[in-house]
Amino acid sequence: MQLEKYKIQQHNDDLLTGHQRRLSFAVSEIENAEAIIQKLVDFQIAIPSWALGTGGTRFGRFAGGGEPRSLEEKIEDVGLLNALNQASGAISLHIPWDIPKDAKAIKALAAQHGLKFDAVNSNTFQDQADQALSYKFGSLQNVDKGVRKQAIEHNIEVIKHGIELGSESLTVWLSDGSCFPGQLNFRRAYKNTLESLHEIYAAMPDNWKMFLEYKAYEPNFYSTTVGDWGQSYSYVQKLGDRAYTLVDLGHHLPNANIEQIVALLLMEEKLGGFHFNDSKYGDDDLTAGAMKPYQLFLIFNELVDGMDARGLNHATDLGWMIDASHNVKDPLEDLLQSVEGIMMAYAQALSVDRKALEEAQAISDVVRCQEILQNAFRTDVRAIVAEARLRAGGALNPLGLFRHLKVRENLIAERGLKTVATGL
Ligand code: LRH
Ligand code: MN
Repeated sequence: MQLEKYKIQQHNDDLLTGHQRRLSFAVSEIENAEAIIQKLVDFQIAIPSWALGTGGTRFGRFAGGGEPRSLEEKIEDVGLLNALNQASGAISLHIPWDIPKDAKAIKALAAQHGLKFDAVNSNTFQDQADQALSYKFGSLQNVDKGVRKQAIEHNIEVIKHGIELGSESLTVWLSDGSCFPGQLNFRRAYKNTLESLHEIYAAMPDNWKMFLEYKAYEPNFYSTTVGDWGQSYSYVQKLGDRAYTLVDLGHHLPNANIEQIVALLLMEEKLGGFHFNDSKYGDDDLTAGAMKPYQLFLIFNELVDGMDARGLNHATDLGWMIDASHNVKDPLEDLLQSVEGIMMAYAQALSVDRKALEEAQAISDVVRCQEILQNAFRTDVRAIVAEARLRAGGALNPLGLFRHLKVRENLIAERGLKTVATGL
């Protein structure tokens, strides 16, 4: 479904007066509002190709209808999101769920929708129908050299697809691990995995990055071979300058201090990027900012501080991606909410009075430190985020316009009720 520009213009015209009133108040409250708006305009978050349909659990899946039936329709849906919020200018593919049959045509279609290809993701956590050897007992860690070889070749295949599409990074998430004590020799599993990752790293073009994603548990429930930030860090340290750790917010044990992990990885120049989502218990893959918006703000607070300390370009030097699964929400509405939640946390972090915070930290004025941070978190930046969208040609209220235009109803009319998108 194509979204005509005039419909966005009409929508914005109707909302302009209220927006300008809220914006002038926000600008009067936030010192560097203009600089923040510019940073927001430049900030793009990649949409996962595997999260454009309804997700589910082992207990069930409740399809919503109008889901994309092909990679082409997935690109159209991300194009629509980007037309609405001008902050979703990239798509992250998962192979083999989204193998581009004609890479040239797919690249042209994406460009037509103003989209780039962010990191490509390999998949050695499922057995494909035409696969010779099973990943039941792991892929790169597997005691069987033949299985490791098969998994390495798959990752090299994924890199080839990425090169054709103009992607410049590979995300490797390994479900590898064990479910019972004694099942695995941890040291051998680590060595097999490192040896295999070296072969994949060597196959990457010189301008590519490898993102090694860690996860505490699931689908293995006793050990995971890349189980936390420390393990991922130890691998990427050994692999080379273009290997980095990827932080999926849902991949931590309860109460982990993710903002501290982010601060240290950034300081160590080994933070590659993010899979944004939110969770209350495990890897729930819920809407970013829906459960713990303060944590998301604290993570962006460390990001802004750490990126500025190294003179990094906020928009381009790290990988900004969403990784979510939609069990009860409309997938596109959920993604619009996630992007909004991320942009707000970023804007609030940009409004932190860093000089005052450093002065308060220098004298251990703990109360003042909290006041400075929470003042930023309690600052209403919605008008600032909306203004960035407006300047970029997006809708002042993306979700409102999505519903007003009955996008889901149109997609169901076009694609049917029973269509199922590949992915989670
Ligand atoms: C694993 C994960 C990983 C993806 C998958 C879809 O939990 O976060 O990033 O490959 O979800
Ligand atoms: Mn992830």
